[in-house]
Amino acid sequence: MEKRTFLKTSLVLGIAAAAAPILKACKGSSKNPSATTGYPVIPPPKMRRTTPFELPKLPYDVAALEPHIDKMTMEIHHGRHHNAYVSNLNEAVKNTVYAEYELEDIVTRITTSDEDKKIRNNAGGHWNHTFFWQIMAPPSNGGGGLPFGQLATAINSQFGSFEKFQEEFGNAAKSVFGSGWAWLCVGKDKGLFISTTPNQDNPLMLTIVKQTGTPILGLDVWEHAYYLKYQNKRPDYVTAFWNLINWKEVGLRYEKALFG
Ligand code: MN3
Repeated sequence: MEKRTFLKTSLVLGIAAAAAPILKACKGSSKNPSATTGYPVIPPPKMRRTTPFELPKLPYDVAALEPHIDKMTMEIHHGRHHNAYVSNLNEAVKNTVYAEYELEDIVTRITTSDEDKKIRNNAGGHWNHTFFWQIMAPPSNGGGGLPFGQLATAINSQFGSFEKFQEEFGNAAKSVFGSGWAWLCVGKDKGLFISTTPNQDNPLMLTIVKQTGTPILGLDVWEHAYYLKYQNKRPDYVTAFWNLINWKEVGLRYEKALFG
């Protein structure tokens, strides 16, 4: 094992070990609603946030995903849509229990209640888009091609082949009615699964989605993500996405999820 991988693995295992007693304590608590609903037990948030949420910079130039995703779509998608989720989220969490939560702590704990709705939509929007920018890369700088390493082995053994995985993921993305996302996730059994969520929900939302897991790949199929270039031809956008996937990043997220 490389030194870096070893350190990363040790760190992740260390965090898991530290969280174990908290999880155990929650399981025994009759006050925890999860004990009766069958939903996963959620440990208390550990992180406290002191600064407002901010729009992250794109990890590449706004035109770098051309011709698959055009510059204007990226400008509007990142600079206006994502930015709106961030500012709406900052507004929505004020004077709520989520006010000092880190983003992932909000996303995992958010509920289906009416009071949580604005936070659910905007925290989901902020998390999903931050993730989406990272799992893509310009074709000239690592985007596209094939998965490699442990992830490639897992995809082949679980879906039969990379082509079969592409077909299944593509069908999921095309099947989303209206706005939503398609995901490739690592489940509790450490196996891979493909799922979809409506609106800005995601597989981390423990009390909202049926099949929870750690997303390692995701595709935004809201019309704002593709309409300027592809109009109603969502399947063409889904096909173009394969030229942009940052398999190095997806593979790292896979390995982290395996050991987490
Ligand atoms: Mn979007």
